Amino acid sequence: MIRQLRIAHTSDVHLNDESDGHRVREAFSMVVDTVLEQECDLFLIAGDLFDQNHIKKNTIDFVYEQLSRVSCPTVIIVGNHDCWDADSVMKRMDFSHAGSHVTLLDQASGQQVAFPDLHATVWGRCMLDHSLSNKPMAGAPSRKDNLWHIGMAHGLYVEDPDTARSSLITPQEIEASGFDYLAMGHVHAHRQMFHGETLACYPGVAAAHMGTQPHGCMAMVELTPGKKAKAVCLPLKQDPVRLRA
Ligand SMILES: [Mn+2]
Repeated sequence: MIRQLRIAHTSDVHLNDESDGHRVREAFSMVVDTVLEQECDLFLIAGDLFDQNHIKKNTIDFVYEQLSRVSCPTVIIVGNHDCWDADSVMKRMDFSHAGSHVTLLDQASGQQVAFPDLHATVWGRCMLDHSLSNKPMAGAPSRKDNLWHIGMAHGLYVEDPDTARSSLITPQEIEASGFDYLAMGHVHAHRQMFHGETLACYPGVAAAHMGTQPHGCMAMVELTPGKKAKAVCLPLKQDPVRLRA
């Protein structure tokens, strides 16, 4: 019997060293607060955690500090802003500073990690470059045993697979994956779509000023045996006292 899972999903945090950096940090710390408050089983960060690859050490240390507050398995993929190129910030990172619960999926051809306690597997590809030839869903594996089958992909969802844009994710690929849940990143607004048995979702962005909604938000996902996956857009309430600090 597969157990129930509560998943926290964020993407496109865009941590940076710029003048709005403190607002973005505040937003990410609220995401982490929510992971703890909601007692999530799994935390997924679906690309563009960083706004660019030239990131200062104190921002990197901030990420270690925040992720060290989390105890559940945490899985990260890179996005186009923090992609796996020669200058990649992610290549310079060592997430063991945050704890052994953090996994960066750093294989260009895709990597699937099993979490036996969660009855789950999580798969994702590491983006080398954001190009027409980059296919975030290429090589997605089929379900393994009787485990929750979860995917992560950073790219642009389009109905038409012939669209000339980089890093496409198509309805056909989503349906063929058979994932119970596909955690997407790239688009800065919350959006959900079902294709076949798969719920795919953009969580929306944590920092309100980077998105299109009045609040920053994230996705909270429930996987329940025998039911379709369910995700909600969870607004992150800005605390005015903390924001002034
Ligand atoms: Mn992106």
